[in-house]
Amino acid sequence: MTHSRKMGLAVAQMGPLHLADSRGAAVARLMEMMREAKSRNADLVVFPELALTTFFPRYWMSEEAACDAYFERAMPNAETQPLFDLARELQIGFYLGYAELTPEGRRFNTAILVDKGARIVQKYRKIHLPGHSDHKVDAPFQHLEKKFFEVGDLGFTVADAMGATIGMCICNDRRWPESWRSLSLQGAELGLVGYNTPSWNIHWKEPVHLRMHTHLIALQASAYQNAMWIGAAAKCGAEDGFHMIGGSVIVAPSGEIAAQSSTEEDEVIFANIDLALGDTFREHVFNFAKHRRPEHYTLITERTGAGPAVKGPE
Ligand code: CDV
Repeated sequence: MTHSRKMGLAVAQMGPLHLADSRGAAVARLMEMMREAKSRNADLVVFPELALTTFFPRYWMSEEAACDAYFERAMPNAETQPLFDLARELQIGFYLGYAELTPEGRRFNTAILVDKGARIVQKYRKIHLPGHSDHKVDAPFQHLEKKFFEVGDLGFTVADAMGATIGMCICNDRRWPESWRSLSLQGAELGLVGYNTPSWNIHWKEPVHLRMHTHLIALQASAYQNAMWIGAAAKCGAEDGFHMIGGSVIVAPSGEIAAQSSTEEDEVIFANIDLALGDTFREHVFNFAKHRRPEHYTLITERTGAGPAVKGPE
């Protein structure tokens, strides 16, 4: 019989952040949701990917122009310091996504995990960058993550914080089983992800409803297959007319949705999660040490794209 290990988990979905909205306005909204999360007894609140600005990879511009308008040169900085101060005052941790410009001039799509003392305890730089780097003049909008960001160089790591082993990823990473498995192989009990998912696919005529379907199916399958809780925070609604899906969720290791947003606005969802539920799945169906067969998975790291069939014994 496993003893319950409870943690208050809040996910703070954001409605649109328009081009005209300032960092200060974004931070004020995050602070209001942090207060609400605390009032619901949260230990940790998850904010979206690129939570301080509009989803700027949809706009064609030079890298220099993007850096000037949308990247953070330090974290915390003057504009985000109030969020860190509030976290320390309220004793609540948070996940925050932002565009990072390093002192060497490197650009990453980054998320940080901040503990209850407002210390950054983990940093993750997005590895699976979707989209393109060329200007698609006929597309209704761009998805220029491959132009504005480098592939993350920090790998998938976990941190012990807020009483849990926590791993992070960002948006498109959630669609790749490798992301979550890399975290669960390090004992992650809770995975955090922020996202901006445009409702329209500029590459093929994807029915709009599939965007929500593939988002939820990826998170539910990943939580179950990796015996972990997942907290997923959207930035959503129509940013200057460009619509993105909501569907922020807290998913249990059973694959069931424990809480889900119902709007496309700023909205805090909450669950008093029991980390011990993951232990049950880890001890039985997904007892990795007992049941995994990595000697039969070598293709996963040897190949990037699909190749010819591997010959078995005659
Ligand atoms: N920000 C993202 O990574 N968005 C992608 C879109 C382009 C499909 C996503 O996986 O949601």
